[in-house]
Amino acid sequence: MPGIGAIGARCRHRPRRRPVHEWESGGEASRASGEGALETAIWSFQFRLIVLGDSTVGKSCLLHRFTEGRFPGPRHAEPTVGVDFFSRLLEIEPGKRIKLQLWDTAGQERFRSITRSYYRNSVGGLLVFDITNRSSFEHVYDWLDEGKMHAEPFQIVFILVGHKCDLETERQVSREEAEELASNCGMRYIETSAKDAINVEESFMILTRDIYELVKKGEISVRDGGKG
Ligand SMILES: Nc1nc2c(ncn2[C@@H]2O[C@H](COP(=O)(O)OP(=O)(O)OP(=O)(O)O)[C@@H](O)[C@H]2O)c(=O)[nH]1
Ligand SMILES: [Mg+2]
Repeated sequence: MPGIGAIGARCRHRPRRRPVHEWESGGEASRASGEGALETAIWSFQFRLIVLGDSTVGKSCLLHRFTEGRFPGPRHAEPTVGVDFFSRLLEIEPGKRIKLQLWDTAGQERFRSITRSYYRNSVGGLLVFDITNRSSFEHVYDWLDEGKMHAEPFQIVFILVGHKCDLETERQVSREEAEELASNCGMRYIETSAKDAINVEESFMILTRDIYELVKKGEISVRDGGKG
């Protein structure tokens, strides 16, 4: 990781549809130092994103696909213990790179006390359900409540992700009802497959661009030099 201050993203809670955010930042200007110079570094902002959802919906595979370009074989698909960390640079427009710090949380209830402590430091979240698993969709409201409660007094910008869209014949949640739920909760909706590499890049890109637009509009304020 380059020797550059990190950005933490925070959203101040306000009774309005769009959250107002407060941020720590590594500074607008790109900087390089030490080992970071090797990366000729390179990013304008650093966003912390959290990935949430029931166990087995495919959160870790989504992150492996996004950060390493591969789908882990069945032997490597182990439930996450607590929280895992990934990162990647994303170029959202020519010359504008965002460093993403990605927190992959365990969906299993027994790790909830650990995963809860990661909400407050996240500006964005991918709320993932499995389109072939109806109960994972029914738990979306619970995950949203969990996110809201533990991010207070800030808010997280969420995108709803219907995962495993390669399994169309096993679908238990229609695209229409997922879109309706997302719209009711002020989220975008996208369907992805880590297995077939469908919309994985796009899901992170859309969320990152939305957050970046909020930064540009001043709805997310940026703090300089935080370590995250
Ligand atoms: N068909 C299909 N299977 C997938 C896809 N993504 C993940 N899987 C499978 O879903 C299972 C669970 O994947 P994980 O990524 O470990 O699930 P998780 O949400 O991280 O689970 P926890 O860590 O317990 O919260 C594994 O058997 C994966 O191979 C996908 O896009 N398509
Ligand atoms: Mg996992």
